[in-house]
Amino acid sequence: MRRVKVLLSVLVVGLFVGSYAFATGQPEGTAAKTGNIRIALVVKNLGNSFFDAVHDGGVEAAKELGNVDVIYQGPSTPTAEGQISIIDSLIAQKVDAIAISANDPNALVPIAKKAMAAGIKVISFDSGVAADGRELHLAASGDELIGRSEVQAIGQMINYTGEIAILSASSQATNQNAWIEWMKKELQDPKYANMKLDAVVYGDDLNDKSYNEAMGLFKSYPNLKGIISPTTVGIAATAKALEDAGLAGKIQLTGLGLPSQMKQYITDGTCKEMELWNPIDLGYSAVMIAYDLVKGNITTVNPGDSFKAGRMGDIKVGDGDVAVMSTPFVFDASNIDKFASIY
Ligand code: RAM
Repeated sequence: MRRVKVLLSVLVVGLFVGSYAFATGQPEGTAAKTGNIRIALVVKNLGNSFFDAVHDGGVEAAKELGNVDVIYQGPSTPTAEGQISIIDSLIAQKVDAIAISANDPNALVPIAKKAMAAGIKVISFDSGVAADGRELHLAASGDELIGRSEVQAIGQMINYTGEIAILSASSQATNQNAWIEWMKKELQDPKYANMKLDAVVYGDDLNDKSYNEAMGLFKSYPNLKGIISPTTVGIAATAKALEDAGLAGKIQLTGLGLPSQMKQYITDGTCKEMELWNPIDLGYSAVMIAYDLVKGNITTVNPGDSFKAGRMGDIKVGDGDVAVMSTPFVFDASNIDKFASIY
């Protein structure tokens, strides 16, 4: 009986597909081209609330534009290999545009080139693909500003004296690595002469690994005074580790955090101050820019060009075809409640 049912449903689906192809008069495979514009957001990994908020922003843009579908994909762990196989299948599906937050700037170039050769518009956002593998990179904020301001914040918190460490995302992440380079440059200023960077460790944007790396830092560096974690996953895991180890307040913490995840730690003083930009705006802007490229509103991207990004206004392209969305916002006990309910 069950077999009959299965056979019947196969037949019904077959009839439906057949009539659909007939009704549109399109050969199979190109039918989707007459439908909505399909823009894929390929994120570092799924299960990261930062990217869920990016997705929300992308969907908001799609609704506003009216004829856009957003496809949200990412590997389960933040690896370039996982992203490569996702992009390969998006090429086979003939999507119109792919916006990537890269787990590795160079490893994704060949597959991104393959997508562009197939007529797909490719941009990176948040964490860049190297220039050869995308038409434009949308940075949330300037790398120098982020890197330097993180060191300035921890410097103030520890009175410019003592050992610090950095707990990052994955070791090949374009964005965190660029910020860390600027942190190291900022640390060369004589005002940090009494501070020492002990280590940079990688929690891979996974909760458990980040938590364990934080615990490892406490053990390896008993004189540690401060931690910078420039990743929303890392900073939340470090805050929890500090509290579990009874080190909250003894080791200062700053970095880039999601207000919704960090509210309790900002309120109880484990992390006095952190920064971030609006991830909803980032996803919204990425989809708006991808749409402009698909529509041919801008055909070749050059410094000085501007994209019309809906409620975000004009987003201007700068050197290296990098567009910067905004400046980071500082969160502390005075404003965390307001933002924690948004993202
Ligand atoms: C994590 C990711 C993301 C980064 C934020 C700050 O969610 O690593 O790429 O921009 O942190």
